[in-house]
Amino acid sequence: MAKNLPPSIQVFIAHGIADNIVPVEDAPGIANIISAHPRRQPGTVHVELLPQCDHNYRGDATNSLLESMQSWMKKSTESCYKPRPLPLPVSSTRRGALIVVEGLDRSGKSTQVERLVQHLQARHVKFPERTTAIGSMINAYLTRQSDINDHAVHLLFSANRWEIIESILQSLQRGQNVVCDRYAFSGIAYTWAKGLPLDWCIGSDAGIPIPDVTLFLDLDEKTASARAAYGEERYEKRAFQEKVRHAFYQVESFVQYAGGHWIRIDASGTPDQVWQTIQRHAGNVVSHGPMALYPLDLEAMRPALPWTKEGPEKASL
Ligand code: NYM
Ligand code: MG
Repeated sequence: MAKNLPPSIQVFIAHGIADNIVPVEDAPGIANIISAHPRRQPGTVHVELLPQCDHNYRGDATNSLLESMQSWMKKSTESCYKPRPLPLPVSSTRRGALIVVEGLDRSGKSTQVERLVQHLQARHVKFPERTTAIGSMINAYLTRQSDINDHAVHLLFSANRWEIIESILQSLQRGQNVVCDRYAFSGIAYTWAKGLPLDWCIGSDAGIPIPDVTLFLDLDEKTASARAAYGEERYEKRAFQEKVRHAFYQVESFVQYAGGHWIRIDASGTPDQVWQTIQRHAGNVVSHGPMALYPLDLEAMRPALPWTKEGPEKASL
């Protein structure tokens, strides 16, 4: 009955009757022990946890039991999972920085990316890269010239990154800074907002490098929708963008959990104001010196993933 446990952790709370063996999910979700109330909020404990058990834990005892298990689980998860860095030689030659800019449609991302590319003399990468064979299929989909199944188009976006990632690593290795306009986090947020399972949304990008920094240009969907050319492409609808924004907030938390550096930037100011903030954060990263690049890894993030398996309601696009 153990479901979705981190590798090598098998924890059960049992109360003597085989049917009532209770699986414990991941570490932060440990208080969500499944009993009669599967929708109980994280962090709360149901006092009738094991109703027929004659040595039941109640009140303070329940809390301290859960606290000690939670801390044990967290330690075990940390020690049993240590992602290995990507093999990039960074000691002798200083590698370039991988900087990602993310945001909703019409958040001002492309303007800021162009400025940053110039400022750092960096290589400019845009995802989706619409000029490849895969990219042209994505472009046809986004401009509504073709319909593609949600799962299939997610894999196309992901394949579009995989076909370019090797040359990104080569650029970094040569010491060149790389600035990406969108990355796997868009892939996760947009597809998850459609209602596909989160694990599945992350899985196809597992293995690509976690950027040195992700600058998320945060703008409410109402302001974005008032900007020029809004609505031209698929996905540019307010209700859907709102879901994407909330999906991004959650992506932020589990990317940070896995050691990623993520900065949320208020994008409602003037382009110059936003630029000042971007310049400062990008400058910090570039001057920081080379550090190991780690691969995006589902298991490293799993303890921080939302415990519910349900995605947001399916949006009509
Ligand atoms: N998009 C972008 C995805 O749905 N998944 C992805 O993996 C990526 C990289 O494509 N609405 C969506 C987000 C945008 C659209 O991007 C095109 P842009 O930056 O608006 O050209
Ligand atoms: Mg767009």
